[in-house]
Amino acid sequence: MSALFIDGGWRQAVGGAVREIHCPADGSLVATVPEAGPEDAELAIEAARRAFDTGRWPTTSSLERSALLHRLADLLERDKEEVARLESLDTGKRIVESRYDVDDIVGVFRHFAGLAGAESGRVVDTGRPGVVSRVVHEPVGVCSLITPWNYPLLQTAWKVAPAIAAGNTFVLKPSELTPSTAVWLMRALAEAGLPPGVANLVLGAGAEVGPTLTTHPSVDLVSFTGGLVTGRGVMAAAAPTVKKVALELGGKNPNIVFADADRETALDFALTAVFLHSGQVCSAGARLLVESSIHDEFVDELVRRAELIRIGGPFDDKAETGPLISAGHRDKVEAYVAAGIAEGAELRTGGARPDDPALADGFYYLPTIFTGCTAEMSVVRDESFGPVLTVEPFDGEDDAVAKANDSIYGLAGAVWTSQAGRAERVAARLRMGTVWINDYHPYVPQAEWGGYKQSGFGRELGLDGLAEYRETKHIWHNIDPTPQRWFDGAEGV
Ligand code: TXE
Repeated sequence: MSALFIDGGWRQAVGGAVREIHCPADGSLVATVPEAGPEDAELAIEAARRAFDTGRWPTTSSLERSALLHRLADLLERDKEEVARLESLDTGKRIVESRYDVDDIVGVFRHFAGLAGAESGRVVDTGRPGVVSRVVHEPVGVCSLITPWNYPLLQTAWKVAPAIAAGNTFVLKPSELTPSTAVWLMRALAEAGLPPGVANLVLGAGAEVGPTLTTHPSVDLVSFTGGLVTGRGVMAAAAPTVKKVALELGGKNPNIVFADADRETALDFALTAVFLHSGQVCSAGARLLVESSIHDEFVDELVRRAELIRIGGPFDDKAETGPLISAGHRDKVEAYVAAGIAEGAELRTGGARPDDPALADGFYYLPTIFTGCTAEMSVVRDESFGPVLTVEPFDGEDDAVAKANDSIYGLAGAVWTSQAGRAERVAARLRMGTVWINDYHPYVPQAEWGGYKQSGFGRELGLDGLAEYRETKHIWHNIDPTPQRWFDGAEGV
């Protein structure tokens, strides 16, 4: 059985509780893991606090941190197949996608290794000969890192790598549904030489351990990726102790197709945008906006292709998409689809579980497309996080931009057109952290990732990726202090 990792040692939960992890593709038992409670979270936070206040990690050189992240990347390359397998068993996602995820994670570790290695402050020219004034960066302190289940190790890497690069200590809490690769990560960090107490792992339900991780006075920063409602609660919980907070809360991302777009490519990507990983992607293009003049024929072809998508388990070579993460999540997607029908959206395909008996033990759901949608419908406004696409027509650039921006979210979006000028105009007006032009989904660790509006705040990745994880201090050193004699009447003058 796996274990919690606290202060450099493996241990069971104080209360002795355990949780079974089942593969969403067929319900098979994957692992039994300890289920932490508040006392475990507290022990982990105390260990991280000690490691920060009295350990050597926060003052290690940037080169040492960089070297450690490179060693971690090497270990991940060595264990690629094992990690991909664990990720697929926990999430049900296709093994090929898990392998891509591992490659991405290696890139994330190496990116932050580079940033750490290039770390430096700056000297400020004060114009005063007797003064050395410099700006230096220091770690924030103890970080609570809370991650979701859709890209478990990738989302974790986006937080753990900068936390390490900047010299912080942390408590990681992965989703209770997908703990396995976080356990691998702790083993690898120890093997890479991270001192005890710097990295701590607490497995358990958010409602149980989340409040301790987000309110404890010894925690300085909370970085959270998950749902909007939970994220609002995290922000409120962190407010009384004024913790630094970074949030990534998903989106309802518009995918805008103009009539002059390359039709074949736009169709192909419209499917990938929403149905990749069964829509369980924060940047999923779940809201398709199609220019009126091509709307009907575009949608007909989209529906035809959606019905050809092959569904199956993680190790089924022919499968193109897999199950939803849990029975509870599928219930949520089903309720969302029912609301769409009740609101008058036209269900063009899907809206049901597959009838293949071979899939009966998994949490599968058919690719689903709604047309006749309007901006007021909850199916258009709210994130389903499932394989559900809504389609709306638009007329011209202004209408496309107005509809796309009419959302409380602002994570990502795409525009498809063969006119470069139009593409740039629309991209500039979209209120989103990432805009793709004639593409969907790619990201590189060198570019920032983050949300506008209620999709969250704080940048992940990119050249600013360390910003959330460090404090910036100005040190003014008067190297030749002499009396200033401002007050001529002072004693002794
Ligand atoms: O997420 P939660 P859930 C969206 C998506 C999905 C919805 C709910 O729309 O349908 O969120 O999914 C931990 N204090 N996204 O319920 O609850 C939890 O244990 C502290 C978008 O699975 O947000 C897990 O580790 N932590 C998203 C993490 O929060 C708490 C990815 C995320 O779980 C907590 C996943 C608490 N009180 C879902 N309660 C994205 N942005 O990509 C729970 N958690």
